[in-house]
Amino acid sequence: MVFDNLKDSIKDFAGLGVADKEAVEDLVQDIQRDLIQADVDIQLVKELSEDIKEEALREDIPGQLTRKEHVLNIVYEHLAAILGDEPAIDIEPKRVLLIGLFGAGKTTTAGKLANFYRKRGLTPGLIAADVHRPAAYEQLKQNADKTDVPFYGDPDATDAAAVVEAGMDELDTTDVMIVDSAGRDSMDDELREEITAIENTFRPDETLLVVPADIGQSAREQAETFQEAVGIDGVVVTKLDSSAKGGGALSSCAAAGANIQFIGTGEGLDDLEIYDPESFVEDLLGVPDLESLIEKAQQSIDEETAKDFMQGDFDLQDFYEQMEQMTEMGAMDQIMDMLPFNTSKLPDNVMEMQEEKIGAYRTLMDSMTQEEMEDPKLVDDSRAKRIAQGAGRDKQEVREMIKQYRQAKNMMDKFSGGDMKRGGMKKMMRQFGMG
Ligand SMILES: Nc1nc2c(ncn2[C@@H]2O[C@H](COP(=O)(O)OP(=O)(O)OP(=O)(O)O)[C@@H](O)[C@H]2O)c(=O)[nH]1
Ligand SMILES: [Mg+2]
Repeated sequence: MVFDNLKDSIKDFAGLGVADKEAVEDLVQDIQRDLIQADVDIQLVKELSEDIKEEALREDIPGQLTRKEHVLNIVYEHLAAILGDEPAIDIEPKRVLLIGLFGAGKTTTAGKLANFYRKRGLTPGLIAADVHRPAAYEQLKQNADKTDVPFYGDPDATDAAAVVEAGMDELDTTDVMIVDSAGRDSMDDELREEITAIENTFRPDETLLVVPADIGQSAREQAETFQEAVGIDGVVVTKLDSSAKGGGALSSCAAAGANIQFIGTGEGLDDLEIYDPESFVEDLLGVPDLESLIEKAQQSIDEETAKDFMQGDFDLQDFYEQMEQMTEMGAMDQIMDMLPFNTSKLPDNVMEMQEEKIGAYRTLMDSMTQEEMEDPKLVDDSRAKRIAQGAGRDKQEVREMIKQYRQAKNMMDKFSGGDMKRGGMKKMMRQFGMG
């Protein structure tokens, strides 16, 4: 099982009476060893353990936390950070194409996904487009029967795209169509051509690459190869239950910016989870009251930033306007031209990203009270939840918005203090998701 050793190390640490310097250093050493065993990139492990050590040993522990809680919290946050972001899974009609190499778990995942969407009130259908492996048809059909969803396949077919075309006709009353495709040893011309032909017929909303956890860090290379050859919208990492190398698979996909949507945690149809790094780490660390621990930490962070807010009058409305100004035609380009570093490294869609973000923030602000807009420190956890619910968005986004606002405010203070150096601008770009 992925991260088993890490789990033990954390448990040992959590069971200690006091967490002194030596205990923290031991823990960091254990984490280092455990992550490397889980096939996490060595450079990443090095950075992570240095960060953890530095923050864990600092003198001023926030708020009401004990040092032990503080250390666990830091470990939790850093691990979650290297494991990537929680994806947005839309529970709505769509076409999903599963691709991947031999034995990755495509056919199993097809059944699991059908089961997943069926349980959420949609009508999935499965199409068997693996025309190369003789047993593939029967295997998918069995999955369809088990989860009681419509199925289309033709055991004698030789043309995958033709099967898909017939399947789309046959299953046109379903609303989530899932196509299982054939695997190969590696991405080659034939596989690329076959996937492309299926895509041209099927026009998937999501092409998901299925990778098994046991390939560890090479998941990254595989994701990049498929991305280049046929384009992918997301990744499903399977077999996390049976591999110790899953840490490498997850962190390397996350590092490559691949959107990990689901994880497979067993052979059964129910063994599929939406990928959520935070709860993944929570389960992993096995600390029962982690939730309250985090809330406690968050509260104390809020108390710290409350002091900042009281000093100026740069409120959320100002923040919003500042962001909006930055995206106005030309303004961004001008800023880019002034930057002292190579802007060609920035993603092409910076403007779009920024606009999307502003849209999301506007929606969130619409469900905030005037009082909260003027005084964002009021936004504690329960208010954040209310705002997110009102806006139909994620609580995490509220936190992100407040955090960015806070950073912008600090930056404003720096601006006005005339303390704008190269590093400052770079940092600001990064904060706005542009670096
Ligand atoms: N433990 C575990 N086994 C899995 C998981 N997902 C798939 N498997 C197993 O892995 C093996 C291969 O899975 P398939 O779904 O047939 O893989 P595939 O990608 O369709 O394989 P090909 O069609 O041959 O390329 C099967 O024995 C599955 O039961 C998982 O999340 N956990
Ligand atoms: Mg298969």
